[in-house]
Amino acid sequence: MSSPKRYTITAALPYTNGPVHIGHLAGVYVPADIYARFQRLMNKDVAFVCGSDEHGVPITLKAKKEGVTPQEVVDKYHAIIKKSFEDFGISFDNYSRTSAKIHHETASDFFKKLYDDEKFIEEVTEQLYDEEAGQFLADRFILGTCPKCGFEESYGDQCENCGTSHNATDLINPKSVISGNKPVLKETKHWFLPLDRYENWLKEWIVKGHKKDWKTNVYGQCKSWIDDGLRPRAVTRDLDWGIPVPVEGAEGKVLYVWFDAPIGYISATKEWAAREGKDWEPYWKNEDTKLLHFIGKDNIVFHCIIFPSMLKAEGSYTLPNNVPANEFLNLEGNKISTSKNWAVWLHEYLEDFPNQQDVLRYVLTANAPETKDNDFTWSDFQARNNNELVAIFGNFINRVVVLTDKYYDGAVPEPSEFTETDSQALNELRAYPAVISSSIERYRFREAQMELMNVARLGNKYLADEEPWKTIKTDADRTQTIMYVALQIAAALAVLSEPFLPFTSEKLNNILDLKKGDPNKRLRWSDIETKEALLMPGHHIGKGELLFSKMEDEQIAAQIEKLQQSKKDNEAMNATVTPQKDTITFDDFTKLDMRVGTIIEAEKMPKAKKLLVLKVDTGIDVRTIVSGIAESFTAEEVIGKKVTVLVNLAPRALRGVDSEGMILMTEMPDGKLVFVNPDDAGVNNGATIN
Ligand code: B3M
Ligand code: ZN
Repeated sequence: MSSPKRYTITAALPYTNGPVHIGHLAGVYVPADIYARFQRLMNKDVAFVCGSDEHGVPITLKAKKEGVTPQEVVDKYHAIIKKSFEDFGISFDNYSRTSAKIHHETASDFFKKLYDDEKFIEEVTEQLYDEEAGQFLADRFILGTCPKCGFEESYGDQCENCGTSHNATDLINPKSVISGNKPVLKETKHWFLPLDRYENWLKEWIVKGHKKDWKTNVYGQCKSWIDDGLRPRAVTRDLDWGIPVPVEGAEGKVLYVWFDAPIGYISATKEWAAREGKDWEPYWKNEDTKLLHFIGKDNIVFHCIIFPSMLKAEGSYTLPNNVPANEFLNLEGNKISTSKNWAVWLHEYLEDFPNQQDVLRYVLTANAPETKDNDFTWSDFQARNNNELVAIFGNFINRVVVLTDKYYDGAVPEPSEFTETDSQALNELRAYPAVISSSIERYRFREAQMELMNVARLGNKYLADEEPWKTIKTDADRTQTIMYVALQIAAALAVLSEPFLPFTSEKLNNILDLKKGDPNKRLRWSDIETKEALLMPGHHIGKGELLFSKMEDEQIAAQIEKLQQSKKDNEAMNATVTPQKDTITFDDFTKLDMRVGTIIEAEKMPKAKKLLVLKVDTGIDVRTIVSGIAESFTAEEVIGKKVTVLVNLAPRALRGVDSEGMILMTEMPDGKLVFVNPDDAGVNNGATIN
């Protein structure tokens, strides 16, 4: 597409089964927002839409767990999520929700159209059914082994490990999430989208049409699914939460959440257009519209294979021009997990770091998982804030503002003759908009933001080299020129930072008093390239304020502590108690001969990871016991330990060494073994335990 007329930018609709965390922000919403803000700065016609995904099994499961209705769940989290996005400056033109009337209508009509045009296969097939729960099992109601990669906890519709999408009946060893039971097969009627009929077309569109500008991870996944062959996919479900299937003979059935959710992008656009008095259709149906889906990598199949096939089947829509999916963000070395509370929740972040949205946006972009999974650590967060935002960006602006105030009472000075260095700095500055644009247009937001920081670096270096605080004593003209140049760089930063750091950009616009009067007179991206001066001599800048402040060690330690605590809570919660074994008689018990003993020698069993060979003084004798504790203790550590020994266990040979007894151990939640030891040092070896 040469130059698109309008941009329809969508960001994945978050499930309303919990709040949003930094992984969501880094993978989807910040990059989408940078892109949308940038295109608006380019004067483009943008519809940036999103909304809550309120159907599907994740919601039903959460409601069951909390003992409330699904509606209560979605109302609660829709409000929290919507607020988080607003708080972080994600500049959606519309944040809708799939429970909205307009969405129910749009999704129903879409289904109806495909139904009337005979684009579905209607078929009675055997589906997984939980007899105890009296319910069909699909999607996240079922876990089993992925037929493609062998991952044992794959969902019914998609494997989170390899990303493959499949039918629930493909799972090996399926298990009901509701009862834990093995499901049975039961007949039920559903409507299937015959993806196989779109295979050739998809091949043309994606593989042959080789989407060169698509990211390699996205293109590669699509190609491999198409190469593996596509099969019909059910787009309806036997569930009571969702959009009712709008045809006869479908009572008690709803649309599959992945059928209705992407249509949510269309509904959100319609809702927005109605509010703005615009026509929604060009945003979805005109060839000169650029349609982009920002998503996480687990959603690729739905946005590149299934949704495009739906749009194609419908017939009147355009197709996505790009699907810039990101990989995942980990947290302190571990996968972010809602259920394990291993996450930084956006609403909690703002409680701990009020008004520090841009710092998080900055760090998440600097570490964006664009080509591979990446790690967020609190120490990196601190370092990037202190060494980059404070020391480079903030420091430059602060120096410019303080010196302008001090030397010229806040007025931009008149420059005199430019030196070679001045011209070079100004020329370099003029080149940045194109450099940053080019990175953004290619969805390389880390690179783009790095270039933004290079503008601040340019300013810092210029000041450090030219030293206006020295020239002021000797050369008034020279100082005016230096400060004039530095002020131009500061003004450029106010504009260029807007997509990345919108709150900072706003502040900087105020500090430099760039926003007074007519908003149309605000500086634009292209002004940096074309205008002689961004700040004219005589222009009065506003009040200075600090853009960034140092993060102290204690603040960071508190966050790490918070994570440690959630790890502990989680372990405690998961410490499962093994059910009691069958009852034994007192006589059975007295058969066990347990004694207090002391380990007097210990050495590692060669070539065995887990085994230590111990000499134990049991009070009766000194005997050899082979014990599987080497992953929890070193040999040196256990020498001298008082332990409990089962002494009349029949001897057995382990790796050729006769073991004559067993040392009693217990296990910590993390798997580390602990001795069951007679703590009282006064007990003699050989004392019986009963
Ligand atoms: N709600 C899935 C997710 O959060 C989903 C995205 C829908 S986009 C149409 O992973
Ligand atoms: Zn898999």
